[in-house]
Amino acid sequence: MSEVTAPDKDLERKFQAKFAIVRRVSSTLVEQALRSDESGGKPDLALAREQHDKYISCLRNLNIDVHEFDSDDRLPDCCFVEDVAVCHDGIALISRPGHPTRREEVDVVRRVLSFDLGQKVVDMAEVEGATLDGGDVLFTGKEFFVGLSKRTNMKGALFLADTFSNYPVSPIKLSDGSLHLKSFMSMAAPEVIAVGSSKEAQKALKEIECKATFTYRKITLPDDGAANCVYVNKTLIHCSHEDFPESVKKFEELFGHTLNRIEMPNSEFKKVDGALTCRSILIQKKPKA
Ligand code: CIR
Repeated sequence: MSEVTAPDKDLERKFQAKFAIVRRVSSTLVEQALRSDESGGKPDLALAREQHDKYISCLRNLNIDVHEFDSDDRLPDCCFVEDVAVCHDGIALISRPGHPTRREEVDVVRRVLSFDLGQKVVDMAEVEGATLDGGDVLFTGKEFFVGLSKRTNMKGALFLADTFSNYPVSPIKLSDGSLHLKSFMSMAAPEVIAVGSSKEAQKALKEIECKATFTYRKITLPDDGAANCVYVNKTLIHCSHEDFPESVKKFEELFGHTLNRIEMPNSEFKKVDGALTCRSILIQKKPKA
């Protein structure tokens, strides 16, 4: 990968957030949150809450006005708010999450996006059979890639393309074992895609490279889980040493002190397939009245 140079201001703006939506961790997360397997053991609820508090404080320290909502024990996965809305340029697409147990999560988020944050809300519920999880949506600031997965179907991807019609949108077929596109890739900085080393991650990256309208640099990490990071307000929030030591070394090598970086623990959420991006919805600003 070549040297990382400063992106233009318009692009950097796409990665700025004034507001965020987060939701507290349900006590039912431990037993009832969806998970692809039990290999990581059960999350420790107290530690998960501590890790989420740290994440929320980090967003606040980056001058983001965080709207924090109570958990709902009927919705064990409700802290993974990313999956229920995609927000860019003053438009909030409210999704229909792919898994039926997650559908009710949209209600609280729709309300705050529309009434408190003045976003133009577009609701996927209007399209019969369309499903989409925000975890499948990779926005590069210039275009979208949408993972077609067990949770997101072509109707969902087409609805997103209609909603954000100013941008190119490319569907990316995921391998059967993958949960979301962003389970193994995300933006580490403007024009820089972080990607894991697994066969699934590399296959998706190849398809992205074939379909992309713009070019990107990439940083390949030893761990898929580490390739989910949050770049916001000129800061990269990435995995911790404890979770993925080898991948942290890579971030250090590449960015050193040229970029503000914050390590964020995610061990308890990882046990139920949660990553860093999924714990917030970031919103650029309120549109002008
Ligand atoms: C689920 O399977 O739906 C949750 N247990 C985890 C969702 C993680 N979402 C995300 O990374 N965007």
